[in-house]
Amino acid sequence: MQEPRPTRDDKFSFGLWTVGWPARDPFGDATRPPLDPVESVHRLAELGAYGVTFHDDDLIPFGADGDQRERHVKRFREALEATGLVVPMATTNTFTHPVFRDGAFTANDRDVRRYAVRKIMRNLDLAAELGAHTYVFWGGREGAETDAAKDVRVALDRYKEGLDLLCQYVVDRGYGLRFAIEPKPNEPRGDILLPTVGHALAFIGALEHADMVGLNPEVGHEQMAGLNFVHGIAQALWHGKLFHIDLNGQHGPKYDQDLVFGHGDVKSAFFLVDLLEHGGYQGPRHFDYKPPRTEDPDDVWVSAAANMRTYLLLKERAAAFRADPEVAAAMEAARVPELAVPTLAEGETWEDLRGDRGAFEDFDVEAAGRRGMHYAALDQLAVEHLLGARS
Ligand SMILES: [Mn+2]
Repeated sequence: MQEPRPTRDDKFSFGLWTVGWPARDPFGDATRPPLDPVESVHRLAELGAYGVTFHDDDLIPFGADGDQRERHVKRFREALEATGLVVPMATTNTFTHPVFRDGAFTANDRDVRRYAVRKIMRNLDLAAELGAHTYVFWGGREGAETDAAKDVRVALDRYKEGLDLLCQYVVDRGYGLRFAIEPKPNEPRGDILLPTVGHALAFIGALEHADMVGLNPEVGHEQMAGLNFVHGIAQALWHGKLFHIDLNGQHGPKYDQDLVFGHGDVKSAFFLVDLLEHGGYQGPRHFDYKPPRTEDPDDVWVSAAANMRTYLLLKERAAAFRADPEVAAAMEAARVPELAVPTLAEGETWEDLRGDRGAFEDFDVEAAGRRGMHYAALDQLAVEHLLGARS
């Protein structure tokens, strides 16, 4: 492979369920055979990934007994040791089995909620044992198709109850895990609770252990809702809540495409990488994508490598964009740095502002209204860097 090549320092990670997806969809059977998690660990390590993540059921088939469970974990652990891959994150499958048809934390049936919490506890034990730092909650079945089905206010009480008690479990067991909520607007439910980054941020503020709960936003999930993913990530960073991230591609509001990273809105991907690389995010670059259903088992690894290579190419382009003196001049012309200057001077009060004739009475509002922002020139520079037309 040509430069750039991924290394462990890039902190690329993949879910077992991504490369392991046999490509069964609502309209068609699987196009690929099941993939052994041990093979996935070895192949990902060879490609330059540093980590692998899993749902409990990706590793240990649902319903496996104690002995089988131990065998699966042992093989997986041996593969990790052989390759040096780490497990930065784990999560629970609370959506595949029919028992979760109406959700887990927010199922109307209380016994289902109690079962779900126990299933999560059991995988939290394994996540901690394998050294994970982050535990993701994607509540794909927490939702409804009809507003008659669920009192959403009460469902949020139950959602909070579930997360509060699991936070307490992690604290009491000394696991050192942090939780990351993954918002999604819809699919598989008609409407999913905590549909966007903003909804989830507000919800986290209401939790007992708000400090240990953050976000795992996914590119395609926000874009399915027509939202600007880069803005969502910037706000998550601003709140100190970007605990983890799911990178993939999506072409606007339609079904969840889970494309290779950058294979959807590539311009948004460029600005996302720019933000992650220059915005202080230190966590894994985790890919939650699906190798297209058209691909054969060999090409699964072509698609896996494409995620990492696209990220690294965008990282190079973003660095070139930031280092270009013409870009700096265009930013200056667009007064981008001026936004960092507080609106009041140091020590100035609203009374001082109210007394400042230059701010209002003598302000030439018509002249200020004629000022252009010169964003078109700046945006074109970004596009030219993205296209590799400037270096
Ligand atoms: Mn995801």
